[in-house]
Amino acid sequence: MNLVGDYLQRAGGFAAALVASAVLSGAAQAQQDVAMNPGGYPVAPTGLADNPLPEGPFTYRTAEGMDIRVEVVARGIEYPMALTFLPDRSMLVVTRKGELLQLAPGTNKPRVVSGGPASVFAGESGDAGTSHGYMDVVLHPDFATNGLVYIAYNKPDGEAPRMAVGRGRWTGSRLEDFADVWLAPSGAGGMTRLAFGKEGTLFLTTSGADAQNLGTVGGKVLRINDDGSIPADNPFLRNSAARKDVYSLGHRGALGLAIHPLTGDLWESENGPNGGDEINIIKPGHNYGWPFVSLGRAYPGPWQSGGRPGHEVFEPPVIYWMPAIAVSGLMFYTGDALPKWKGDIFVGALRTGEIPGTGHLERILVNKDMEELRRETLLYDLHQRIRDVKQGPEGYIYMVTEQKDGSVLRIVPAE
Ligand SMILES: [Ca+2]
Repeated sequence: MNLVGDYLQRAGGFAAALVASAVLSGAAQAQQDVAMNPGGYPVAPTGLADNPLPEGPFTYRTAEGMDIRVEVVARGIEYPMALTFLPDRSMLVVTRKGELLQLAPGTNKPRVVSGGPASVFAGESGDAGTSHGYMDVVLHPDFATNGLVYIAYNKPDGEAPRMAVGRGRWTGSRLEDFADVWLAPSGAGGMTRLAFGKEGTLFLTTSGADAQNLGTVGGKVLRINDDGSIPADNPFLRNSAARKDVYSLGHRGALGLAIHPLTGDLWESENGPNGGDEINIIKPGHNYGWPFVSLGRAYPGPWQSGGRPGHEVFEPPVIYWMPAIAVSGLMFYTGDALPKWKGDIFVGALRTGEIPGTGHLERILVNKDMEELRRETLLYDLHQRIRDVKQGPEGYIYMVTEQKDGSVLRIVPAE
């Protein structure tokens, strides 16, 4: 028996066969040279990018034995970022271009709502120096009586963006009296998501490279009252070096924020670089570790944590991804329309494994201790950047796809 045959017999398996075939052919090949951007991260391959969304609807079998149908509710919306529902069951959508749209139930053509703030829209999502106009929209918990709609956006500061949160009163057809309740310092543009806590305070996320500095705004979860004032029990009030709105620190690029419907805890999704995307349960005053620790790799390849991909003394994530899926909107499903998914966690994904055109939806099943049991990839073959996911009033699951030819999709039971 020759050496290669002996090796194959002992090791067996596909990997061994691959090694052996390379040895036999004498064609062992060095790794390919990968084109790099000036910032030191690989140029993204475009072979799957720009797949147009077919007309639909699309029917799928799913893992829990529940067949679903995905419907295209509306299309031709440029770069939608977030959605929410009004009590009349119409939908509000905000876009990267800085538009507030309303989509009436049963219709597929949204109308532009006036009264929102001016914003800065520039560049392509994910590129350095890009700015999103509007990023999130939520209703005040007492919307039925006060009509207040909150928008997270990048406010013009000269030409530069500056993270801001403001609110206006819904008249039934437009916003009036829009005014900021929170404004980042000059020079601090970025990505912001919003969620009202059970006690009525407003949480917001901020992106930025200064996640470990309590005195600056970036890389934090912040907490304010509905009028922008500081809650009396915020965790760093007695730290003279800290901003008084800081609630937690050590975050990188949080694109999802939601309150768990049973526990009332604040959950957050955030992006690692090439891997290390996280879902965290946010506790007041805790440090989530970025940029010191991460379960992922830096874009050029090395582990982010210098060879030790752990979380050491920092608060670890409850769910993580390696490689990255560019985890985005975050939702807990509580409806009856899709009964086998009740209690499950859903996240949007913008792209998988650093390959454009691979966005999708993920479903995660956890046990009563919030420990992961199963994870299912959904809608991958649609090739859409799923930026937000929300439960609709009928218990269907709605999504917006952040594309030039963006859309509103929904999941309903298959007949
Ligand atoms: Ca972390």
